[in-house]
Amino acid sequence: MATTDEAYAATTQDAAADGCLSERYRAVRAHSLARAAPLSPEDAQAQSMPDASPAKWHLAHVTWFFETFLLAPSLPGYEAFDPDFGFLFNSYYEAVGPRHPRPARGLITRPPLERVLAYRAHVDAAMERLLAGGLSAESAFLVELGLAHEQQHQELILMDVLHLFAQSAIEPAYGPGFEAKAAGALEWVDLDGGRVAIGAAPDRFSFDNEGPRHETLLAPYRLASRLVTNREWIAFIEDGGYARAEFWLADGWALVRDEGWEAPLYWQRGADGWLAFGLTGLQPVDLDAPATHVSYFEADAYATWAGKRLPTEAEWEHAAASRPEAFDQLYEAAWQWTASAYLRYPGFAPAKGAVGEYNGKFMMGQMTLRGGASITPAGHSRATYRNFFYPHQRWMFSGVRLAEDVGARAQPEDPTAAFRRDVWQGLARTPKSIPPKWFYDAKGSALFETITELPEYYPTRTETALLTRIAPEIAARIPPDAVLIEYGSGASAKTRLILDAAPQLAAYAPIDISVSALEAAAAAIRRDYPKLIVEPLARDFTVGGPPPAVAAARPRVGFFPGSTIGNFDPEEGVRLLAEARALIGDGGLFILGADLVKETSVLTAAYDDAAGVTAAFNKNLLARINRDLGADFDRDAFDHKAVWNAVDSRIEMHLVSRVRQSVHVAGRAFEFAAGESLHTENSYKFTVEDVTGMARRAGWRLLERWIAPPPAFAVFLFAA
Ligand code: SAH
Ligand code: AVI
Repeated sequence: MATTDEAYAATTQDAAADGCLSERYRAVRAHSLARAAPLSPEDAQAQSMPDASPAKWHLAHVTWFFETFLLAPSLPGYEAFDPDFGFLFNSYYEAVGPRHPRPARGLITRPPLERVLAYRAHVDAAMERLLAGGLSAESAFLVELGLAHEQQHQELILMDVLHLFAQSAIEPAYGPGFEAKAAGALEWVDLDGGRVAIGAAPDRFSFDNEGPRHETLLAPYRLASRLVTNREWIAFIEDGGYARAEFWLADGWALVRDEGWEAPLYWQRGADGWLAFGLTGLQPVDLDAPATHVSYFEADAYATWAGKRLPTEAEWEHAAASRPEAFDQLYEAAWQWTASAYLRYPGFAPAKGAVGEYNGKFMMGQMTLRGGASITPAGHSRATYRNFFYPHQRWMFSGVRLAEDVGARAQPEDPTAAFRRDVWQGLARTPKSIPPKWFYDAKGSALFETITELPEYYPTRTETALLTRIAPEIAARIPPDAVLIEYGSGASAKTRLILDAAPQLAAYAPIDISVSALEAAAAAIRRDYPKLIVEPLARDFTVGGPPPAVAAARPRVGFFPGSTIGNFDPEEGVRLLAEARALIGDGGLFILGADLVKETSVLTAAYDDAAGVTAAFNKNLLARINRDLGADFDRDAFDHKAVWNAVDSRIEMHLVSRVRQSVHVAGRAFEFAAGESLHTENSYKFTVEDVTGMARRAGWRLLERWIAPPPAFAVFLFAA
């Protein structure tokens, strides 16, 4: 608040205006008991670490606050419930007197929980009397402060219980209702910045640390519309996020090594991926939920890894106050670390009296978090609210919203930079791997076309025969004036089967990462289908992007043949299908070709042909890295290997180093042991149920499916 007096006046007005301070008092007090209700007296007694307190202590301390700051000074004739409680339940108020040491709060076995509850009832009865009489402005402010204080402890009760339960081998669950929900797609919200005002104005209750309101200068910036998800956090982990010093602040790196951090607090590796301990017990990590329980150091390292940064608290507040509708998860998911140290605002004055110790004396060495969390009581936080923790702490519900400078991302990422990043990251991790999308330079695309003609490579031949047979059935479903949007169109050969059967198609938008293949195919289609509007999109379809311009106001049909879906992990595949679902929109159709599981010998031959074309295709990746990134791979020092991985139902392609060697890529050296493999591609082989299950998860409904005779291959038609 700007001045304490102004805030007192404003508070009385609020209370008078809504006339329900005593009702709110009752509601807030009852909510603390509701949060403690699932706990046994033993749960409420234990203290799992010095930073955490027993639930019993929280229930008593918030009560002591009302007794000490309101009842003792302002309710005539008030009798303290128990003279020892001042010592036991004072938290940190030096002006009030000495107190029981914080790390030993779990040893306060007397009074028992029962007596703490009686203490609450005693204080509540006295507070009713105080609230019934006319309150001075100062007392009204202190009631507001006491309620806001109690809400902070309601959040602490759950943080501390979670930490306590996480120590137990039997993984007790507190209960449901506090899970952070997933948000929509990530968008970057542009803010102009300039001279902006931040901080709480004195016209309503706020903590003293939120004011005074003052001006500050912001350069133009962007803020993410949602928080970093667990899925994204796993990508950071898998890229060696916790093992690579280059992302970390020095103090953070020291801590990662000392403490052996490999993931957020409460995460553990399970047989099928990451598990996280939460208020509902040990659960598989919800990939689309926000990542939580990360320290400032982890938040900062993640941002560095992602090529972004954390927002300052002024950036966060200005965005939340001026554009609240543009953001998800501002207050109800996780507290968001900012890059700002928790310091006094210019002109800051602590509240008068002992409560002046509330916030001000902690303004050193901590970082500010903004927003609110899934366990924050509703209505407690606001745009000006400043939460604060030490940079190493992570038992609170803390997450990450990224920011970036305007100008940093004016263009989509330059393909060479993306290639370099993927190759560097891929060679730095164990086992080494590079995404297969980088196969497709001009030479790679041409080699793929040669593969499609090999006697061993059955998928193209089989799918083409099937499509030839069923194209009329598919075409019958395609509405007039529709646009065909193809994913990974390559030479656009199969496209012709659809175009020939469905002359009502008005436009064709092929999407491919291979510029040479795309341009040649688009030119050939334009030549052979002169009435068709052709809009090629040279981009990585995993990165998303706006719909093709020709798709505006046209019915949309997606086409994803070749079993290219099999070059992605099932999770990535679902994500891709979900993004396609969003792009195709309601009422659209999707044609998907997928290769089916079959005899191993057929599969391995298809990926290790006698003529060695697939080996050349695989090794061409090394030639491309040498050319585009200035590397020194010796192609003859690697062997092509194709193996069937039955557990994951996929053909894997590898390049296996024949010898121990060092390779240099764009100025960085990477070591290969003799026999060490670089994993270059997965080609998943599916059952019909695999594919329909993935599509269903992505929001598609099966209309029809067709299966070619062995070597089996399936084509699916889905509706949005
Ligand atoms: N659809 C054709 C080509 C399949 S080859 C067929 O069925 O025969 C796979 C194609 O997908 C290649 O042209 C490749 O360049 C493209 N591709 C692979 N990954 C891609 C990505 N992430 N974004 C865009 N195109 C991609
Ligand atoms: C494009 N994709 C579906 C092919 C496949 O079968 O996985 C790429 C390929 N890799 C080796 N041969 C063909």
